[in-house]
This record gives sequence, structure tokens and C-alpha cells, in this order.
Amino acid sequence: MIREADITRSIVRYALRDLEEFSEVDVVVVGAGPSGLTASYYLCREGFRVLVLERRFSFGGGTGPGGNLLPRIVFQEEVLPLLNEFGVRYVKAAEGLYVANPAEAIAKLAVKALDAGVRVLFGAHVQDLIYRLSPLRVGGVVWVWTPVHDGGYHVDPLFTESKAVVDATGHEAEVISIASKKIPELGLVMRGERSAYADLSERVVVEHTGKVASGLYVTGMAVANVYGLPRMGPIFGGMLLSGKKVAELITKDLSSRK
Ligand code: 48H
Repeated sequence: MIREADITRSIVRYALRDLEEFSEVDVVVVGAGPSGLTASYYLCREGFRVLVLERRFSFGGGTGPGGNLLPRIVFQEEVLPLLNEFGVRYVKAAEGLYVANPAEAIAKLAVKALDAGVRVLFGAHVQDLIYRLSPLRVGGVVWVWTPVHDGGYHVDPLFTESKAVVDATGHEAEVISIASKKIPELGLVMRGERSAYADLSERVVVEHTGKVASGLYVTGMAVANVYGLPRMGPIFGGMLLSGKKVAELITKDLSSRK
């Protein structure tokens, strides 16, 4: 006979163990969209303890709706090795352009990340950062449950300390936007995302991906908002390449501290 009390006990016991582990990790990735999932996968593969905090209760960020709700997304040729690594199927649709199914892309990125050991907490809204002076650095995130945030309740948050925080929050660049207002010592200025120029955007978003301050990194669409770069529409190659690049940079930075 299944007992209701055992259902509750099981959930509480294991969830609290997870939450205790999440008080301190190597890297916090904020956002489980394509760039965040890619970054977390490559970081975990290097042996880092990686926690993805996602305010929704699902993976994928802006991937699911495809292009204006049409269930296809586009990738360019140079990202095919990554699609092959993740097992995402594609077909050639135009010169240098390949189409894939967004549901498959999200599912396979998520499975790859989870199988590599990435920990994911859904319903966790990052609302602030931890910082230290002398030397100046970002040292983790401050978060509350999404229903608490959305309800506008005054509930004090919890902390996760980390050696690196990655803003993978998409168009809003929420984490760096907070840092620019609440940690003026960092001297961060949000330049704002610019209008569409797909070819240029795909290139410069990857180029600008990386460290914005000690302990704070940016990947994916958030890069455009931080550095005043154009948007690219429903082409996703740059998101994966940006995620991979930020993981490589963090790996280098954290390995040199060991
Ligand atoms: C916890 C948060 C918080 C927070 C946001 O939007 P995303 O898919 O981001 P990327 O950069 O991986 O991919 C961008 C892509 O989806 C896209 O929008 C493109 C290519 N647009 C081009 C164009 O021209 O329009 O995912 C971000 C994730 C989401 O799941 C959010 O819910 C989550 O971050 N998030 N999670 N705390 N404060 N803010």
C-alpha cells in the first residue's frame, strides 16, 4: 500500500539534500536556454560542479516557439559538429543553412547536459548577486522561488556561492543588468540590443562572449544586450557556439586558480 506520508517524506528528504548541495558549487549558470545548456554541458565535462538555475519549469528558453511559432529553427554550417555531438538531426535547407526541430534540439541538449552531471533547479528566479571587495569579484547568486517572485511577496531569498556566474538569461541579460545597477564598482554599462542583422550578429555575439567582471560571464543573446550588438532571429548556431566558448574561458580561468 502506498502511503501519502512516504510520498512527502521521500520528496522532502531528497530535495533538501539537493538544496544543501546547491549552497555552494563551482559555476552557476542562470538560464536553461540553448546557450546555458551548452555552457553547462561543456563545463561539467571538465569536472566542474555546475548548477543551472531556471525560473521557468522547463528547458529551452526561446527555442520552443521556433520561428514565429513555426516548428523549425535554423543552424549554419559551422555548428554542425556540435549538433552531431548532441545528436540533433538536421536537413540542409539552403546554401550554408540547416533546419532542425526545436523540440528535439531542446530535449537533446538537456539530456546531454544532465547525463554529463549538470544539476538543474527549475522555478528558481535569480534576483541578485553576491559580491566581494578587495579583490572585487562576483561570488554567487541570490535567488527565490519563481511563484514567490511573481507574486510580489516580500520573502527573503537564499544564496548559492560559486567561483563563476554565467548570465545565460537571453534578451534581457537580467544578471548583468542587476550587476550594472547594484554593484557600481564593477563599472558595467548595458549598451542595449540592436535591430536584426543575422550574419553580423551570429559572428559578433560569439566574439563578445566571455568575462564581464571577475567571476561574472555572459553567453548567448544576453551578449547582444550587454555590448549593443544586433539580433539574429531564429538562427541558433551562435547560441551553441557562445555556450561552448564561455565554458572554455571559464575552464581556463578556474584551472589557472587551482
Ligand atoms: C532564472 C532566468 C532569469 C532569472 C531569465 O532566452 P533564452 O533561450 O536565452 P539564450 O541566450 O540561450 O538563447 C536565445 C534564443 O532563445 C533567442 O531568443 C534568440 C536566438 N533570439 C534571436 C532574436 O533575434 O530574437 O533562455 C534564457 C533562459 C529562459 O529559460 C529564462 O526563463 C531564463 O533564462 N531566465 N532564469 N533567473 N532571473 N531570467
